[in-house]
Amino acid sequence: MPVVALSARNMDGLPGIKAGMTSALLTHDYLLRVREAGAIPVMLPPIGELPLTILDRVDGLLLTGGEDVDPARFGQSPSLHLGDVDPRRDALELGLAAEAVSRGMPVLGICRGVQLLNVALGGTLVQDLPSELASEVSHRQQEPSTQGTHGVALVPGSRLAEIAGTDHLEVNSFHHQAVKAIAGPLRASAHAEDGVVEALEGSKAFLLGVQWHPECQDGLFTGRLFKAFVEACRVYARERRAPSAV
Ligand SMILES: [Mn+2]
Repeated sequence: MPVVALSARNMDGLPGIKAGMTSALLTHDYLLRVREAGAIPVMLPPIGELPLTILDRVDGLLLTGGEDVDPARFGQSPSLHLGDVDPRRDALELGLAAEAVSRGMPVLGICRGVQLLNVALGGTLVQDLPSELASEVSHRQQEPSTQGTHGVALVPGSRLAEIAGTDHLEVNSFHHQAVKAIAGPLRASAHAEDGVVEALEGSKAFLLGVQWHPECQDGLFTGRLFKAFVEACRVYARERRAPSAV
């Protein structure tokens, strides 16, 4: 059974935890979707860089949502509207994302995850949509996360469109940053009505990032996405572990 490593976040001052302590946290949505799709989820400790050889022990990487990526990581100075950043997560995830891609390991990015993936491969980000882009679309919804609030058009022929089996999805939206310059190895596979890039993908190994949170939505797409990712992890694990011909 494939093992999927998931990035986690740091949280200070959680109820029930001693004052001044930081906790490593991952919401169950991510863990349960991976498990339901047939893999074993394991959490990466968000405490800074790890030896890249940790990837020898897992079959896929899921980059989860969270803080803004530090703009210094893509050569920009911080906007006044930059949100929280976590240098420990950036250090861990940027290294692992680039390494996973170079190994051909399946990678799925969600929200911060698609942004992180883009930066890891040389792309840049819009640091704050409301102050940088005039738009009718609200990318920071107040509605519950189970509810789709804006449409995305999927690029025909993309892996994402193939997985979804449609060219349109209604998605939730909890981001104020977005992909700007797309990293060389990636291409856009979904856009919102205002032109914001809502998904990126690679052309070879399973390499896909979405700007929304499918793990919170119960539609057909969520099951298909996690199944496709876990299936790619299964194939990757099998091929990697097959005894090499001498
Ligand atoms: Mn959005």
